[in-house]
Amino acid sequence: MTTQLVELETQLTTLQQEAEGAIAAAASLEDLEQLRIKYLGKKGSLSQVLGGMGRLSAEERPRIGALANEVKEVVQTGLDQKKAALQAAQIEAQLAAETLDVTMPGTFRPQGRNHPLTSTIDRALDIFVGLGYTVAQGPEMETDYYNFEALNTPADHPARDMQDTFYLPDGNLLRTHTSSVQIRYMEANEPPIRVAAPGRVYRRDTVDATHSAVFHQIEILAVDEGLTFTDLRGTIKTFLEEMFGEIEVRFRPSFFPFTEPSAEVDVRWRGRWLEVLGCGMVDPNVLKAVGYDPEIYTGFAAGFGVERFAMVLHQMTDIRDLYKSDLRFLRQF
Ligand code: 2NL
Repeated sequence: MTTQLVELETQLTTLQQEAEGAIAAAASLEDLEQLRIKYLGKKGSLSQVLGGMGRLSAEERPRIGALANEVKEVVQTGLDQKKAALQAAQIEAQLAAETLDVTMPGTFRPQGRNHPLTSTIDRALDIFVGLGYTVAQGPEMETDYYNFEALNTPADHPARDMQDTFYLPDGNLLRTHTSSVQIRYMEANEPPIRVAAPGRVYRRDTVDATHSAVFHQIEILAVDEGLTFTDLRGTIKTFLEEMFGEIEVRFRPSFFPFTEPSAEVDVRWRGRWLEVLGCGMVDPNVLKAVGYDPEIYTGFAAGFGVERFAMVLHQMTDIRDLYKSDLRFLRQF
């Protein structure tokens, strides 16, 4: 046995021991890759040791070759095992870092709800939609024409006094009812029509427990061939019974410039007659104003204040409570 052979054997054994130690100490996949290059790479330690094989005899060479393969295999297996261990540890660490504590208390968000005016509007519109009505909206600032003229209320009409409102410098005004929405709807659509118009309206009014200069209204309008006061009465009765439950309803003669005949409607509520809405058969002049032929079509209409309905339904005593946004009040509904 030559010294050359012994030397190479020692080198290979040392290489293996050193590599095993380094692999065991490797802390990351990057470290491990560096070790692979260092020991098994093209210019790595193993290649260098094998470079010395040229000086061996033909009988010695296979011995070193076999040993070198063994060393290579041991180091490669060591690298593979360590790689798998490091990868597993990395996943473990990631899982631990990303753990969700489902028992942690959440952020408290108070449950909101609709304002009683909104829920009253929603309830009323649901009923009319159920009766085949379409909901329509329009501008709060109106021209004199859409708010008054088209509704058979010319400038010198005494009914204007009851519907005094806020005027803008250009002659426009804040609408006193949502009838203006229905005029616009009729201009844009041909009969038969069924329309419900909810919205904010304005009046020159002294504010007290039952009056507000800004309030909400819902109006309904039906125009068709052959509609009569009976259709109006049935529609109103159905609506009020859905709103209040089984209830006594009373129609009294009244006057509106845009309906003829006109009526005011009361319900018997907790032993008293309460006025809840106004209605009537659409005045032929209103039909003419939107280009409908009153010889062919008739119509009925009704209007009511949302605040009044909400106050009756929830036994409220002061309309101003509806505008204060005081949660101690609003939470009750
Ligand atoms: C009330 C009750 C009412 C109408 C509104 C109306 C609308 C058109 C044509 C005819 Cl487009 N009428 N709306 C009818 C009767 C009563 O409201 O107390 N108003 C002051």
